[in-house]
Amino acid sequence: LGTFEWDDPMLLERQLDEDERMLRDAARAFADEVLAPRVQNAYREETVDPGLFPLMGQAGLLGVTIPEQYGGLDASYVTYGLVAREVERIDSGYRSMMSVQSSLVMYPIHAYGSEDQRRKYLPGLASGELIGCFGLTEPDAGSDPAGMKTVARKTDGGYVLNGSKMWISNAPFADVFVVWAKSDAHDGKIRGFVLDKGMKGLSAPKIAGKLSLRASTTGEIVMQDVEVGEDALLPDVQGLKGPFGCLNRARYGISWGVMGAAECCWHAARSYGLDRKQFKRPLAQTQLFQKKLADMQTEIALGLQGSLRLGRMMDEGTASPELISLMKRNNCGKALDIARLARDMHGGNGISDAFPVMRHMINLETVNTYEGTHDVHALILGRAQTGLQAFF
Ligand code: TGC
Ligand code: FAD
Repeated sequence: LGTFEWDDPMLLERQLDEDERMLRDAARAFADEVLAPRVQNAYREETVDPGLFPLMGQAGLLGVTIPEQYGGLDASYVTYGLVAREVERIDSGYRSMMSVQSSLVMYPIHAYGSEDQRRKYLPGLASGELIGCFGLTEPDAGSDPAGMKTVARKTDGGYVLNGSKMWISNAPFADVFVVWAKSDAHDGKIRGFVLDKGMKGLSAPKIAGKLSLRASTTGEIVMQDVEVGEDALLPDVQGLKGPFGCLNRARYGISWGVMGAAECCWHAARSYGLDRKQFKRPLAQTQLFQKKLADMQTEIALGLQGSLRLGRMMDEGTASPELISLMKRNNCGKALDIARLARDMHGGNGISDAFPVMRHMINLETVNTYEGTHDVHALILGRAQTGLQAFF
C-alpha cells in the first residue's frame, strides 16, 4: 500500500500531465503574487481594478481553451479547471471575472461567431485589453431564462435591441457585451448579439451594496433602441442551447473553483486549530475539531476527483450537461458547508477579514446561486432520472 498524503488523499497531483502542472503552477504564482495582496482591500472597498484583466491576460489566464491563433492557450479543460481552482483559492470574485471572460464571452464568439467576429474580439479579450460580459439574466427572468423580455427587432440593415439585463458580472466596465434576446426575424427564437461599449442607447450601471462577491463588479445592462448591424448577430446558434453551451463550460470551471475556496478554508481551519490553545491544548487536539477537518478533507478529495473526471470527459467529448449540473451543484454546496464550518472553527476571529474564511463563505452564497441555483440543478437531475420535469 502507498502512503497517505493528508492534503492530497487521491494523489490528484500524479494524475496531471506535465503541461497541466506547469500551467497550474503559473496560475498559482499569479494568484499568490498579484491577487492575494489586493483582495482584502478590494473586498472592503467593493471595487475592482479593471487593470487586473491585462495582468490576467499576460499570465495566460484568459481563454485557456481557445486556439492560439486567436490569442488563447489551446489547452485542455482540465487545465482550465486547475486555473479556476488556483484563482478561486484567493477569491470567488476573481475567478468570476476570469471565467465570464473565458467561458461566457470568448467561448460563444469562438463557437458561434463569424470569422470576422473572432478576429475582431478574441485577441483583445485574450490579452485583457478588452473586457467582456454576458447578459442572460433579467429582472424577471433568472432561473427561467426562456421568460426573457429583451427583444431584437429586425430592421433593413440589422436589428434594434430593447430590454434590460440584471446581475451581470463585469458589465460596468465591459467593452464587449454578449447579450441574448428574442428575435422577431427568427420566430421569436433566442439569438446572441455582440454589442460594443459606447453604442447609443447602451448603458451598464453598477449594482452597489453587494454583501457577497464584493471583489467582482456587477451591473445591469440597459438597452434602449440600441441599433446594431447584421454583423453583431452570432450567426451559428439559435435557441437556449446558445447560452447554455457557454454555461456548461463556466459551470464546469466553477466545480473546480469552489474546491479551491474550500481548500483555502480547510487549510486555514487546520492551521488555526494547531496554533490556538483552549483548555490547555490545541483546538486541533479535540475530537470535534478533528471530525470537522476529516469531513472537509473527505468532501474536497471527492469533489476534486469528480471535477478531474469531468474535465477528462470534457476533453474527450463525453461529458453531459447533467453531469456538469451534478458536479456544479455538489461542489458548490459542499464548499459552502466547508466555509461555514471553517468560519465557526475560527471562533470570533472567524468574522474578521484578517482571515479569509468569512469572505469565502459569503462569496460562496453567490456561487451556489449563479449559473443555476443548487435547487435548479437538483431539478435538472430529477428530470434526467424520472423523465418528469418539475420546473412548472
Ligand atoms: P429546456 O427545455 O430544458 O431546454 C431548452 C433548450 O436548451 C437546451 N439546453 C441545453 N443545451 C446545452 N447545454 C445545456 N446545459 C442545456 N440545457 C438546456 C435544450 O436541449 C433545449 O434545446 P432545443 O434545441 O430542444 O430547444 O429549458 P427550460 O426552459 O425548461 O430550462 C430549464 C433550466 C432550469 C434547465 C434552465 O433554464 C436553467 O438551467 N436555468 C438556470 C439559469 C442559469 O443558469 N442562468 C445563468 C445566468 S449566467 C450567470 O449566472 C453567470 S455568473 C458567472 C460568474 O460571474 O462567474
Ligand atoms: P430566482 O430564479 O428568482 O430563484 C429564487 C429562488 O427560487 C431560488 O432558491 C431558486 O432555486 C428557486 N426556484 C426558482 N425556480 C424554481 C422552481 N421551478 N422550483 C423550485 N425552486 C425554484 N447572470 C448573467 O446572465 N450574467 C452574469 O454575469 C451574472 N452574474 C451574476 C453575478 C452575481 C453576483 C449574481 C448574484 C448573479 C449573477 N447572475 C448573472 C444571475 C444569476 O445567474 C441568477 O441570479 C440565478 O440564475 C438565479 O436567478 P434569480 O436571481 O432570478 O433567482
